Amino acid sequence: MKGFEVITALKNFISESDVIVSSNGNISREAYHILPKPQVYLRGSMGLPVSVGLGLALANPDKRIIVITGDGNFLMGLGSAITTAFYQLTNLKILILDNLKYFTTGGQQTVSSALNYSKFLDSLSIGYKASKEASMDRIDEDLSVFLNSESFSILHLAIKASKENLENIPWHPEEITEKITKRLTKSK
Ligand SMILES: Cc1ncc(C[n+]2csc(CCOP(=O)(O)OP(=O)(O)O)c2C)c(N)n1
Repeated sequence: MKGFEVITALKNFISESDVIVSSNGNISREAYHILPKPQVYLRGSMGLPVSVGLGLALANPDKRIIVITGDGNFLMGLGSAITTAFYQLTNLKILILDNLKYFTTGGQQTVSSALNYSKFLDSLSIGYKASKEASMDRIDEDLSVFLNSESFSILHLAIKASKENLENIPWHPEEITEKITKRLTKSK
């Protein structure tokens, strides 16, 4: 499956109060085009989606925070995944879309193939964790279990490297911050 298809499937499982943090590049662009707006679209700040998700989950315990991250971003901020496992926030869900590449910048290979995600995730004391290939036949069930788990959860999905022809997000980082802050304060 492509990342675009996974995010399209995810759309059916999110509610109005969920906050989605997407990693910079294609994933944020896809999240912007597919999901209700505004969400937290990282731009430029590579390696930070998990840290930003953790901060939001701590500050908004009544909201479900769903982080969608590429493998390049996830590996760049790997230490923060261990920090999230330490805190075990039940409102935090991390979805890793692994295409083995820095696809946004031309498809250079990441070092993702050197990591055995199943063993890595097993080594963390987390309520729900899984590593598998994204498949059309199973995606709804996989997302449902991952998102509805009552514990902190991480789902690693191997996806096809592919890119839709999408326009860039028209908002500057400052505008994104302003819009999401407004949304979060309004609902408090
Ligand atoms: C510190 C830093 N290095 C490099 C970049 C350039 N850059 C932007 S997106 C990206 C690739 C991100 O890869 P991944 O998270 O695997 O997502 P994909 O593009 O494959 O969807 C890179 C290298 C950046 N923005 N910041």
